[in-house]
Amino acid sequence: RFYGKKNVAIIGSPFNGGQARSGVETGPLHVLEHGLEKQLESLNWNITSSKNLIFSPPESDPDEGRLKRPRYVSEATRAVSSEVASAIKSGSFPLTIGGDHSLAIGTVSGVFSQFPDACLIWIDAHADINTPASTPSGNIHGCPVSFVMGLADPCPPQFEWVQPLLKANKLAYIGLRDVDSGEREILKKHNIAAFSMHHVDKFGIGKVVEMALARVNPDGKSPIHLSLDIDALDPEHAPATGTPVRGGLSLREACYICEALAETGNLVGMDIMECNPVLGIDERSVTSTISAACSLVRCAMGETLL
Ligand code: 4U7
Ligand code: MN
Ligand code: MN
Ligand code: MN
Repeated sequence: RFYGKKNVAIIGSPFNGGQARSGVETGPLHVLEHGLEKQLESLNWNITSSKNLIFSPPESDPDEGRLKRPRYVSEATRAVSSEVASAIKSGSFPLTIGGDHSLAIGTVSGVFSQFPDACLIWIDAHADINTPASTPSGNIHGCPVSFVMGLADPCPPQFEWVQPLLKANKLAYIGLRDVDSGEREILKKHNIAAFSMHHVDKFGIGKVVEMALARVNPDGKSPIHLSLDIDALDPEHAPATGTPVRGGLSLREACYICEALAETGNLVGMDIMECNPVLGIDERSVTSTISAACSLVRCAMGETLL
């Protein structure tokens, strides 16, 4: 339709129900106000749609076991899943801007419904693979990966719509440094490719990305979805987030990951999650967080240094 241009659907998802701190729902607006749309247009993207979804909590939403706000999270992520799937069906790259990381239940479900052989690269300080049984907090933003893998057993009734589309050999993590003991067991049991900050220090980011891709995409043919939690970055570069953990990726290391994934030519979707401008201690810390998020999106979507 637009010769030479690539299509992107921006799915603003101002959702905070997967965790307890308010403010993360203002992330999408801040990212857009930073000028992301213009930046993508100058990278030759055609913005086919730019929505800001509206979520409203149900009147009553009692805990399901340990899980907090299960109905709210289920409804929101179901809506996101259908937005992501229709973006792909109409030929657009779904870029989902959160919002908390429970939203990835929706983005991963939507992408994998259209690309069943896709792989998932998860950039985060946390593994977000707690099950309803293992979650220490009950916050569903710490659980999305277990839901899309079907590890929640039994599946909470609110999430029965979620298909177990992600296989363990199609998932790789980079940036981990705060993994709960139950999560460690799951990672080991399923032999999931998990590269922590220790591996980044030991091998360097270039080698780590190469090893991650070799594990999940050995023939180089799989479509790739990138789910990026801004707390993967060291809090020095992205302080305004709900669960910061020191000792993280430098801005360049995170940009490198995004550039390398863009270079594969196989990226089919991206999430940028967990920016919480309300938690910035001053204007500068908010701006650095939001501008880092925009940089990472641009790098994944084709910006190069030379
Ligand atoms: B995020 C945690 F216990 N693992 O489950 C949990 F440490 O999306 C944190 O990566 C989860 O920010 C962090 O609550 C979720 C906790
Ligand atoms: Mn995290
Ligand atoms: Mn996360
Ligand atoms: Mn977080």
